[in-house]
Amino acid sequence: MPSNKIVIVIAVFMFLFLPAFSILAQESSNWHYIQIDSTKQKWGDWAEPEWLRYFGLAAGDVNFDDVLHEGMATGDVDNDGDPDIVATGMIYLNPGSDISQPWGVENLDQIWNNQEGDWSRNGTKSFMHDLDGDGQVEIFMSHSERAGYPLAYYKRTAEGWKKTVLKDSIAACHTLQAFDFDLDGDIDVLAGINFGRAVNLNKDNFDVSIFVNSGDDQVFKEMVIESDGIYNGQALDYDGDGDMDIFRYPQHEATDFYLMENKVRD
Ligand SMILES: [Ca+2]
Ligand SMILES: [Ca+2]
Ligand SMILES: [Ca+2]
Ligand SMILES: [Ca+2]
Repeated sequence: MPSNKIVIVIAVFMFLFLPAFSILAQESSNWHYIQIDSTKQKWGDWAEPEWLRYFGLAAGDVNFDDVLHEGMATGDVDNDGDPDIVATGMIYLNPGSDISQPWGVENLDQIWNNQEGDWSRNGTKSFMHDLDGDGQVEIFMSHSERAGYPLAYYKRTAEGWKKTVLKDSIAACHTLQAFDFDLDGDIDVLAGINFGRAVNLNKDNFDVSIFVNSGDDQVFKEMVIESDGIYNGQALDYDGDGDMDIFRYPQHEATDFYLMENKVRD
């Protein structure tokens, strides 16, 4: 029947040509790059394209709960409703509806961005989560590549950034996430050492720990849950039972991947 033929012709047309249209729709010319800061080349390597700077590997969506982070995180730092950026301890405040306007800049803490030396300088892990539930994210920081740096979080106050240290020194802390791992209503912190990097630093401790919040967001008790390292661990409720499990691989050259199942909910 003619009408069926028309339907078939349209279907064949769509099958053949729509993929081409959708490829066209993804052309790189549809992306417009906005350079937020052009002064940080000392922070790492760079390469083509020219705008690419190596001071953070992954941003995320507005909730920031489901992405890996390398020195970079996104969240509403100033509680004005738009997402801001932290990169190696520098804060970039979103100007609002026109993001091509200048971004505000604050230095969270210069210990994270004043280092010298080889590629490992200013290597950090950052994570944002609203620890105290006031609607404004706190910023968690660790050094992902060197020893002698703390595990800490920062709260933005009218007087400046208030720093709380969870542990004075943690080497090559290449996993840093904050969730309520024990489901008691407060936010705990997952922090773990990259086995491969710690060996290079002549360390023999490769602990993966949950820093369990005592309830006041000030005292966190370290609970070691694994002693063979973790690299870019990612907490997520993998089995859907309501508690956060952890995806783990022990070091940057690992070929074995693991899921650590949280048994708080069984
Ligand atoms: Ca904001
Ligand atoms: Ca908060
Ligand atoms: Ca908790
Ligand atoms: Ca689970």
